[in-house]
Amino acid sequence: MENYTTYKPEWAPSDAGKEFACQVMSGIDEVGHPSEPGPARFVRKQYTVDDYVEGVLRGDRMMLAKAITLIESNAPKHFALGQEILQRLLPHTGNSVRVGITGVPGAGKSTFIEALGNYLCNLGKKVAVLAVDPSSSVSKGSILGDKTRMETLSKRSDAFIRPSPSGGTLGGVNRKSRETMLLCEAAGFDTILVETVGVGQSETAVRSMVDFFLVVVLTGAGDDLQGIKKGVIETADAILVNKADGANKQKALVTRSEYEQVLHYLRPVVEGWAPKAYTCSALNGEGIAEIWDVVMTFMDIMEKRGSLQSRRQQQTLDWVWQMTEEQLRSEILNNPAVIARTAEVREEIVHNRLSATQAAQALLDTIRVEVRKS
Ligand SMILES: Nc1nc2c(ncn2[C@@H]2O[C@H](COP(=O)(O)OP(=O)(O)OP(=O)(O)O)[C@@H](O)[C@H]2O)c(=O)[nH]1
Ligand SMILES: [Mg+2]
Repeated sequence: MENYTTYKPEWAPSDAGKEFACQVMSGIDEVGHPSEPGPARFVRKQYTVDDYVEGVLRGDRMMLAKAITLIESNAPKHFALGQEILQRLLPHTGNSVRVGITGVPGAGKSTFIEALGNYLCNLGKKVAVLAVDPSSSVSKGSILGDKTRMETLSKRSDAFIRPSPSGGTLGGVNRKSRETMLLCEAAGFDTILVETVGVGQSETAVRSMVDFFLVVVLTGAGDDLQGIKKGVIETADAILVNKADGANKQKALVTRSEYEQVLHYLRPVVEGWAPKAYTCSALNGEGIAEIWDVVMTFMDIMEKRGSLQSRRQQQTLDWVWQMTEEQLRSEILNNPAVIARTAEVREEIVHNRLSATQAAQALLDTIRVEVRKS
């Protein structure tokens, strides 16, 4: 068959034989647009905002993925379109349980998410798994790893796995993940699991976008709490000692009580909820149902107290403020007049001609003039 012959791409080594793995199969014929003369080329369907909104609302995974791609794009045109779609979908968001999962690399977060995700799908839930990992584009790329580690979950029609958006600042990744979460909710996913590695600042970002924050740890906590910052433990709604299986089970129980001790002395983040430590084996599934019961109990309490709504609203308001601050800061720092004045002020400081307070005042005067101009 003519169509199925292969050709060797230009970049293949010249001595590569027929068996070279990167031979490219000739694809379908290119389709030219009938109204446009000239060489034939592919015609890509242009979707309207309505197409996206309706697609997402019907739970069409392809349209959901496309909408997320727009949200993740840094191109101004896509950005505007993504925001318009998001705005239309906002009334359909919020109907999910949002759980953040953090822990040191190798703690078993992805394995746990796969086990929990499968458990929830079996209960008839629709599960979306997202990742916040601003370092993934430079480091080992946990994206690929997660796709293979969550192999059974990724094949299910009631689960949706979206690796972390590649590249960008934490602020950018943060925005993309929050908005992706909202799109998934609009598409009918009732459980959102957000994985993030428990080093750096991404766990703080995840903490502020979820209802329940779960910290996955390993046995043998010892004194140093395995490099997990104390601050992370303080914001946990539960601690889960993973890999409580085989010879490790006994040790896991000891670790659990060590964490219970630590938690006992911490002031609870959420009123009416005392975080506790649990054990599980993501590998054999023990303790998975129990930890989900804990999440459900938490959600019940929050809803009964009316604090779920208010907490989510506060999270959104904090987020709005944070984005505004970041933008403002960047606009100020990039303003040519401010840059010039900063250089002058630096000179004055170096020669002890201005006090720090006067220098700050001088910069503020320039900033105020610039703000009035804009
Ligand atoms: N014995 C045992 N091994 C486990 C368990 N959970 C995970 N593992 C193993 O621990 C290793 C790391 O698991 P992952 O799920 O990839 O860990 P992670 O926290 O997602 O790691 P990063 O994404 O790299 O931060 C894998 O080899 C898993 O098979 C468990 O419950 N028991
Ligand atoms: Mg992982």
